[in-house]
Amino acid sequence: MSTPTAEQRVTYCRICEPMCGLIATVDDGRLVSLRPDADHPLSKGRACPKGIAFTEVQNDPDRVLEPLRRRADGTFETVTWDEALDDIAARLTRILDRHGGQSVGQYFGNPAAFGYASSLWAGVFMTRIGARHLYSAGSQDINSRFVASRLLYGAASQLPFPDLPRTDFLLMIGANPLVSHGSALRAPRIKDDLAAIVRRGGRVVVVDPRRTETARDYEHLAIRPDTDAWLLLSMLQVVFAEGLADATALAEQATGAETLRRLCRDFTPERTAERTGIPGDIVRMLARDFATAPTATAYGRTGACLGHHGTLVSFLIDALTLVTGNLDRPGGSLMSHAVIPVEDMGERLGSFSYDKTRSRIGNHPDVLGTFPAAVMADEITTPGAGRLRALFVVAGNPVLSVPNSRALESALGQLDLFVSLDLYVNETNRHADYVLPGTTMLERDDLPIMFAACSPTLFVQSTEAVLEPYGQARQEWQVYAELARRMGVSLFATGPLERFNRMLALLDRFRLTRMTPRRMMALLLRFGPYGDRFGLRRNGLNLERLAGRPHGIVLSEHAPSGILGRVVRHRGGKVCLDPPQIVDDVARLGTRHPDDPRFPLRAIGIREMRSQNSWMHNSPTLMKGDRRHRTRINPDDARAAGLVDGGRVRIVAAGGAIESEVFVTGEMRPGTIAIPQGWGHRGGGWRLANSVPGVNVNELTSNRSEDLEVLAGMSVLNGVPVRIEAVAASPGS
Ligand SMILES: Nc1nc2c(c(=O)[nH]1)N[C@H]1C(S)=C(S)[C@@H](COP(=O)(O)OP(=O)(O)OC[C@H]3O[C@@H](n4cnc5c(=O)[nH]c(N)nc54)[C@H](O)[C@@H]3O)O[C@H]1N2
Ligand SMILES: Nc1nc2c(c(=O)[nH]1)N[C@H]1C(S)=C(S)[C@@H](COP(=O)(O)OP(=O)(O)OC[C@H]3O[C@@H](n4cnc5c(=O)[nH]c(N)nc54)[C@H](O)[C@@H]3O)O[C@H]1N2
Ligand code: SF4
Ligand SMILES: [Mo]
Repeated sequence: MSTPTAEQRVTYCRICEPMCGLIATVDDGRLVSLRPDADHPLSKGRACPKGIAFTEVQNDPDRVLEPLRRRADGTFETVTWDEALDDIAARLTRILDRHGGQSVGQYFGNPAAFGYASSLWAGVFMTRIGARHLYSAGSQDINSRFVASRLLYGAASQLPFPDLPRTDFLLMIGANPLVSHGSALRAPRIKDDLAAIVRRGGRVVVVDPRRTETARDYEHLAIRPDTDAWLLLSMLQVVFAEGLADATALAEQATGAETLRRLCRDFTPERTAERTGIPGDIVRMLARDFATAPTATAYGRTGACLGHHGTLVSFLIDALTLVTGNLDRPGGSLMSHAVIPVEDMGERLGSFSYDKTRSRIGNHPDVLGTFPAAVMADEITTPGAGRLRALFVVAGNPVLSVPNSRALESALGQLDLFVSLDLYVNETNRHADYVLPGTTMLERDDLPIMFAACSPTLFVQSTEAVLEPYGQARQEWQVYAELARRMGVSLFATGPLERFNRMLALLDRFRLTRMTPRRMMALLLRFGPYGDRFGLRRNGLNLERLAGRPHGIVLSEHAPSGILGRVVRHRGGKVCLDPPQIVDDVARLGTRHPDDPRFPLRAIGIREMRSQNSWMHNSPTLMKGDRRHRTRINPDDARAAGLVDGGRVRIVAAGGAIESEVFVTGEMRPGTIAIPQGWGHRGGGWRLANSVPGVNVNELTSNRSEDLEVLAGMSVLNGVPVRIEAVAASPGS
């Protein structure tokens, strides 16, 4: 209950990508509650249950609020920051002296992407010490999309997104935004946006093996998992063969169209029907309707990214949009456009690289300087030069989130140094030497980066910290700055960022300057496309102006179109439709799907409204109502296996087996089962999460190099070959 002393503070949520506006009620330095911000121009008084329940994360008695050091018996003791940082710095220095940067690494979890400061400083620190083992949640999420963009546009950070408010036809492949709230797409009221498309006479077609919450409300094509490449090639085949391609768009925007036409020539809808499970005439009609709609846009997310051909599928989604004349056009797909040009800086500095180096294990190309997290386990256990010996995990829980998590969990014990920055002792960092308490989103200032550039309405908002850090929690960037200082490493003395530092000093001659993440962002904002250019542009943006408009500023109702020539980094500013990597991957189609009669079904993932990957299962509100881990199975498949609703099923894959509760539902396409990810808790800290029954789906998935998607090294987490067996009820139960 709020008291007369309570204050209302405007902020925004950073649990997932819509970044909905929130109002925090704060009393005496403690968070009392969170509610939706009615004055937020985009979310307009809407927030989801997770955003509201974040109060319980913020105030969670199980949160880590002091640095923890693991004792020999595996339990933790609290230590001071100085003790922790001195010891970590000394041990890291020794490892660097003896084995070099090639033995040091970092895993960057999903929440780390929601905070400019930690990602910038952790990245700079790792670069300065020459750390080679960089991993992230991206290889389980979106790296295939980045690689597709790199091949198409020469810019991995360029993620075209659907112009929801103006489109006549949205083709959605492997996304469930009514639950996920949209990804690589910022649309806090996406439910309204989709409804509006149909209301104004347009169409929304959802391609998904499951009749999802989104599919239920719109047109649904129940595709076989991991076959989207065939579907898209067929759509393109029809478009080319029936003369529906936009010749002007192809001439003005692209190179390589002839090769693409040749590539899809043999993939007629009739020939791919068996593979995809979608009849040829339906695909033919879909292709025609998409190509002849006044405007149309194809969009895909994790369901498109996490199969054997995730890069190819992402590539074909944009190719279809371009070939039909819908790329970079109102109502089609818009090119991402940042207000604070962090990605642009990354592209210029070369940090959005692809295939610049290769992983020691598996010879996988780097994506944005990172390697597939799937190989982490083998990188730790395989002797030789370049062995991974010191690992930092920031805001991540790879023991639940990366494939073959058992292998990773047992490998962690072989590290010489393992440091985690987190809010909890989770399944991963219970094995760490140190767990350092990070700040929550409410305990730090922020400016939206990364996916904020994928917003149909051009919008910017900044927030101050609404709370002082609880306990001893510290901002991650300060931890890296402190380690650097102790190790005598200068973060900005040399290298490309030195230029920034010099510029800062120049602009701020009268004060002794120290580069901080905030100052760097302030600079980028001011020099960015909407910045004040230090007074040269009247009404331009700077941090003070943003602070004066706490609910955010709509810069333009619609994101720009017609900018392709400026954002494509290939020579001539044209999109490349025939990269050799894609030609090769089309040739590989079919060879990576050995139909193994022992594993006749396909497992896919499922996201739930009241979960956020693995880390919100300790909130009593979100866990209300007997929530538990269940596997969705079609009635025919259940009957064939002798399974009943509420019974137990054993799911067997080539690399492992798990047991789960059966949920029989006609929403599953026959032959496909859906298993939620992020369960199976046995962390050191979160007591409620540990108490709920559940299993870790990543005990079924493979981390073998030969099983990863080829072009981006993506984990294959959808379309996993499995079989299901009834588990006999134990006597007496
Ligand atoms: N089989 C299968 N596996 C999957 C997926 C799938 O669909 N199927 N999905 C994948 C996807 S899309 C993703 S993004 C990954 C996620 O993979 P990860 O990022 O490895 O895991 P999370 O569950 O998001 O865990 C995030 C951790 O960050 C901590 N945390 C939260 N906020 C903060 C903060 O502000 N600061 C700090 N320091 N820590 C914080 C949480 O306590 C938690 O421990 O999982 C992937 N794994
Ligand atoms: N409530 C909630 N929201 C979240 C998260 C969460 O855990 N909970 N996680 C956040 C994160 S980290 C991310 S990355 C985003 C993801 O955002 P989305 O990608 O929109 O999330 P999903 O619900 O996993 O949607 C993927 C869909 O792809 C389908 N699918 C699976 N395999 C295939 C296939 O082979 N082909 C096709 N066409 N479809 C397939 C699945 O059935 C599923 O409906 O969501 C974010 N939002
Ligand atoms: S959808 Fe929910 S969790 Fe995501 S930003 Fe909005 S309130 Fe936060
Ligand atoms: Mo994700």
